[in-house]
Amino acid sequence: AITSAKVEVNGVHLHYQQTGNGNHVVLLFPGMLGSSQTDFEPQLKYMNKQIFTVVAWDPRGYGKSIPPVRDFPPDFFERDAKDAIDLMQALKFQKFSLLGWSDGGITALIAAAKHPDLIHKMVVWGANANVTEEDMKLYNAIRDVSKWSEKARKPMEEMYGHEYFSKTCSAWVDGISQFMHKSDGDICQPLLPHIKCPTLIIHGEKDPLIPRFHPEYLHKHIKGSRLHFMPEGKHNLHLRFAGEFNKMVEDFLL
Ligand code: TYC
Repeated sequence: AITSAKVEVNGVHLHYQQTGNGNHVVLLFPGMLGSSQTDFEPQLKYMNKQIFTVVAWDPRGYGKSIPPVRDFPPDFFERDAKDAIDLMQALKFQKFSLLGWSDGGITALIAAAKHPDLIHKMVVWGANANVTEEDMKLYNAIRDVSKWSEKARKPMEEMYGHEYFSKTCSAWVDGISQFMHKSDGDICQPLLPHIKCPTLIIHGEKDPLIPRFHPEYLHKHIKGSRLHFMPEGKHNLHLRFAGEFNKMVEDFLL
C-alpha cells in the first residue's frame, strides 16, 4: 500500500507519499514543478518494500503541497533542502538515503552537504551545480509549456490545471535565471566538497536538457562518487527505464 499524508513543516503543510517497511529509509525529491505522484510512480510501486521505506515528498508550492503558491526567491533550493530535512525529522527518521531528480537532485546535493551526519547514500540524475549560457537557452526554450512533450506536459496539466502550471513554469525560468548573476552561474558548487556520503550520479546520454559537463562536474567534485551513463536515457530515464533504474539504485543503496 502507498499512503498519502501531510505534515506541518516550517509553517507549511507538506504532502508526501510513503510505502514499504524496510529499515533503509529513502527520500525521493521530484524535479521542477514535480511531485511524488507525477515523478515517482514506478519507484513507489516497484522498489523493494521489505528492504526500503520509501518516502516521496512534494516541495512547497508543488503537487499537493499547495498552498502556498510556489515562488522562487534566490535561496529556493536551500529552502527546499531545509524543508526536506525538517520533514524527515518530523517523521522521526534518523538516517536516510536521498534520490534526487533534476531540481530535486540539486536540492538533495545541498541537503547532503549541509547534513552529512544524517545521510546514508545519495543518487542524483539530471542535476547541475551551476547555470551556463547554454543552460539559459534550454531553460527559455521550455518557458512556453505548449512546447513541452505531451508525455511531460499531461501529468502537470492534470495536477495543476493549465494556468498554475504555465505561470509557475515561467516563474521557475525567472527563478533559475537569478543564478546567472552569480560568479560562474553558481547554484551549489562550493557545497559539493562537503558531501560525505557515497554518491551515484546517473546521466542519460540523450538528455536534451542537461549537457554532459554537468554530471562530469559533479563527479569531479564529489569525493568518491560514481558516474553511470545510460546510453538511451533522456531526462526522464527513471520513468522510461524504470526497471533498469530501480535495480541499479537498489544495488547501489544496499
Ligand atoms: N531542472 C528541471 C527539472 O527539475 C529540468 C530542466 C533542466 C529544465 C534543464 C530545463 O534546460 C533545462 N526537471
